Amino acid sequence: MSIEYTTAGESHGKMSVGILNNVPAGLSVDFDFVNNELKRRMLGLGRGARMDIEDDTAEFVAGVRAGVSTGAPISLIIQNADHKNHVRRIGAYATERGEKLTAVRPGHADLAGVVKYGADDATDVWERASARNTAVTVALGAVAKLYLAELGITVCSHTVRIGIANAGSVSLENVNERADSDRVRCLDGEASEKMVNEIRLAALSGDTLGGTAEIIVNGLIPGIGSCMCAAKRLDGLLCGATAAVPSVKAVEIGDGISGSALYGSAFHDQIYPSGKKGVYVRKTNRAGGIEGGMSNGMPIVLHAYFKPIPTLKSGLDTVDISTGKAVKAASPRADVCAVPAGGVICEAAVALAIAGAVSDTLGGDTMKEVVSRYRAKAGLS
Ligand code: EPS
Repeated sequence: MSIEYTTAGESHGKMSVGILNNVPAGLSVDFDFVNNELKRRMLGLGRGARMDIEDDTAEFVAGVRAGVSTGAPISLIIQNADHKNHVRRIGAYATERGEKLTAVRPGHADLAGVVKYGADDATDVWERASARNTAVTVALGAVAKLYLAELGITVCSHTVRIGIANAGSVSLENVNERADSDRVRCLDGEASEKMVNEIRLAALSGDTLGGTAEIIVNGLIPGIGSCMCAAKRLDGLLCGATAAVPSVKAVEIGDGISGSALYGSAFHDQIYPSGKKGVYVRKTNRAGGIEGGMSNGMPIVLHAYFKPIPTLKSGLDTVDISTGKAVKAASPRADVCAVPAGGVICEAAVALAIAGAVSDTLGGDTMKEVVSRYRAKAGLS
């Protein structure tokens, strides 16, 4: 049974809910760590006014006793502070439907959603498709990170591009600590200034911006994932998990995109003896730590490419589904740029996917079993 999760919640509903299944008993759940991860998701220049309203905090309601997992499904809730402003409009006990959202936003879930659910109003679709729900992903991802930390596996991220401002090559020491102290989570000071400028310019013209975040997993031993079964390939699982983060439109593993133009002799990470029996080394990591659908012992490196936020103050051309007439799209409150938060959300999605793949390989009812099996697989015991 592998670690897996589900979420529920509307953006302005009472609360967001998450359930994480198959976490072994005996995992210490550090509530401060989980809540700090939630704070990290709210940071970054370019976030909308909603971030001033919320103070995201996870309340664990099942599966954890005295700060330790019991083996039961872990359930947590995050209250939506903004719900108090929408009580009459959203939720099972709402007394009115509120204004219909019919000027469907290109790039958002609105039009495909109303067609799918036979609605004449995009509100229900918008409420559920909102990136608000990523708060739950981050809280559950924090628990997955704690599980991985017991095995010496860490996940971090940083911003490498916003709009046309690109980071140069940077040191990858203490990535999260350094990135979190920057307004756009960029490790290159000069590029960070340019990114800040890009966001300010976009905001001034009522526009939005996307960009790229790099996500890195350190400490994963070789052999997690599968070369035998397509559904268990680690590359597929990680690309799927990352692309499912709202706004992500492309995912690159290692140097997968630029490498597709190279000769094999220039791309592949050649293998050399280390001098120690059974231990081999590589001088490069263009494969991004994955070969044949399995981890190969090198850091896992992914790039998540975020489209610009689809809700623009200036409004995009669209059709009002109630009249069929050409109008400007609805422009409710939204972020100008969510790439800094997007990196944090991708960390969570990746942590959940790696925890899923590790637990699929190792099983284990208790953390003690998981740790000893992981060490044995790594050849450490
Ligand atoms: C978000 C909450 C949302 C948006 C944003 C992210 O809240 P509201 O709709 O009340 O402003 O600010 O979501 C989007 C930009 C989007 O397109 O869904 C959050 O908590 O991260």
